[in-house]
Amino acid sequence: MNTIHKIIRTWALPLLVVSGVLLAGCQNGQQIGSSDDAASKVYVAPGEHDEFYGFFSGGYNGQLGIYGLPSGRHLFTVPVFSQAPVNGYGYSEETKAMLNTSHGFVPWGDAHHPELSQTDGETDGRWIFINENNTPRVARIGLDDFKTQEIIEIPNSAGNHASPFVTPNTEYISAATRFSIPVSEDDMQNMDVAIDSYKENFKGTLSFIKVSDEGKMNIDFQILMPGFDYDLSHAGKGPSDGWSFFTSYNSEEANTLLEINASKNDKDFIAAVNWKKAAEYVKQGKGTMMPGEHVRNYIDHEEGGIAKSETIEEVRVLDPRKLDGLVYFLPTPKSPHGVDVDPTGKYIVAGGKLSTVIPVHSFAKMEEAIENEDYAGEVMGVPVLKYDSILHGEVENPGLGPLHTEFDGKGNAYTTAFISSEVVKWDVEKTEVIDRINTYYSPGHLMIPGGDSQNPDGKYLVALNKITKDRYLPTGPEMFHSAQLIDISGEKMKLLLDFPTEGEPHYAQGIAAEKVIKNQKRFYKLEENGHPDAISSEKEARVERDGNEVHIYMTAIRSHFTPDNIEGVKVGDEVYFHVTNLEQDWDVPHGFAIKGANNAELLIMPGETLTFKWEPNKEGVFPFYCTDFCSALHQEMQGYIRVSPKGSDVEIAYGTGQ
Ligand SMILES: [Cu+2]
Repeated sequence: MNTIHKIIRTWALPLLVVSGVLLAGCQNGQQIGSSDDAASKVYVAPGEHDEFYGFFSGGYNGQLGIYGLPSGRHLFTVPVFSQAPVNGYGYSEETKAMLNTSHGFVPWGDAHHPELSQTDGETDGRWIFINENNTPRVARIGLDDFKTQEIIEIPNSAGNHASPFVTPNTEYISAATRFSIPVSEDDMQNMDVAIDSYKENFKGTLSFIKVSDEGKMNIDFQILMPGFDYDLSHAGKGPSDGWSFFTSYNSEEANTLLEINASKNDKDFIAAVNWKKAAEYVKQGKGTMMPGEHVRNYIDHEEGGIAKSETIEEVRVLDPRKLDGLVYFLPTPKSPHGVDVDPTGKYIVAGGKLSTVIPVHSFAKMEEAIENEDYAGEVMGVPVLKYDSILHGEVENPGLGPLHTEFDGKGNAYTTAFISSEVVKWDVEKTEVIDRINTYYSPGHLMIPGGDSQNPDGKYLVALNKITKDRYLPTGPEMFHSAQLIDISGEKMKLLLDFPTEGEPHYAQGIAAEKVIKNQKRFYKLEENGHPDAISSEKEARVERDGNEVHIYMTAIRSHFTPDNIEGVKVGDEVYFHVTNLEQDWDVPHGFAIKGANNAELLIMPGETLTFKWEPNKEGVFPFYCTDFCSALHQEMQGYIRVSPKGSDVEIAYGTGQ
């Protein structure tokens, strides 16, 4: 390639993006989002690495997308709540159990909010958590091997949306029900009742998941709440450490046509939960153990890498009518969506979808009002504070449909406005708008690396836009969502880059790459492989029949399987291929696929063992092969398995190279 071509390839694309921005960016006579040096700011040269990891929820694909920032490069997708044929997650015998729930095997999930673990209020690069909205669950993903290590189900919940936001030392993760459900107050049993008995029978729950030093999750307690919709949450920090805040809408307790019936009240509530007090109550044995069947699935590579499931039958429920000082309601206009605590921990910001201002509550004023019992009333044992007593200020003219706020650590807040398609920058102390920038189009969440921690990295902001329309080459009716990278290092925001994202990213998290790189696992050590069906050399490769089960202990190494010729399998057998990848080097996976199998491939990492279950339903000779182009002789990495009719007398026989 000549130099001119190289220059064009290197620069033309980003420049086109930027000139597109210049053309599109002149609405209302306002020059927005243009920056002459945008291309150089997002350009990461071949062989260079991005400065930040970006973790984007996959939304309705149920996965977690990993992107490099500022380049917007899509680096990886971690399968979490949905089966992934790409590597066999949720298909292989080892990983199937990760998708077990109290409803049985659930192969799909709706992932909304990734949240990095924190130590001392800062992201620490150990784990990332993500919630599942539809069948309420929370997952933990290790940032050493980028695999889902644990998934816990949330009982007495429906629409696990306000989740999984961590406390400053990852003591707890929040999980609140978006849809209130009919539960009996006496025993939390789901009730078969008329839907229009909502006001009488439906309740909400706020759950707190305790996280151990090793990351293991268990539900420590649930708080029984009025039958509102609990939407989002964030934990306090600094002076407000020990508290978590949950937005609610539908304080009208409507059960039909919510767009009208849940939009009547001028103010709904933020629920402020004193989780330290709740934890004390739990220690004292307060609250009631109630039925709350839920499943916890976990996988540990050091313990063989086979997912295990356990069912937990009960959960501790705390009732604010019986336990003082647990929860307070902060009146907040109007149908609030996001709730965000600024890095100082002094201010609580709500995004009221239907509000004309952004209300900013003062934690100090809240504490004072509680101290003085300055209440306007109570709902189901929860004292309601007075709006004027707790208000720090209202941000005027914040754009239409304010949803979510993040912070840059320099005293500024950034709020997305969904309807007017913009990000608005404002001063937290003065509650005054400083700057605004259009986004394309209709941003939901936004993300600043560390922007919901005590120590944001206020260099870039990513707007996660819900509508893509004309931003990219059309791909029919369905398009990937569009993220936009905005430079927030100066006083004025500057649009740098558009990049497409898989699924429907709701929230995202960002972290300096060096915090994650240092813990990276490059392969699994063979000598530490604790899988009961692992073999450590080709000599151990074998085929064993046990009734109608056939177990094939197989190895894969560049560029052959052992054994690669197998006979003696019969129609009606259950065949288990236990494939160990003998490689001990970075980035040498082997794949395994067999003709006609009705699950997916396996993608086996170096040093790992995975199991493929196959039930041949017709006789013949079936080829299998490695799916991952692993060497120059990858195409030779193949084999045959012979399937004979039921009752045939073909004996088990196998080998490689005979
Ligand atoms: Cu291979």
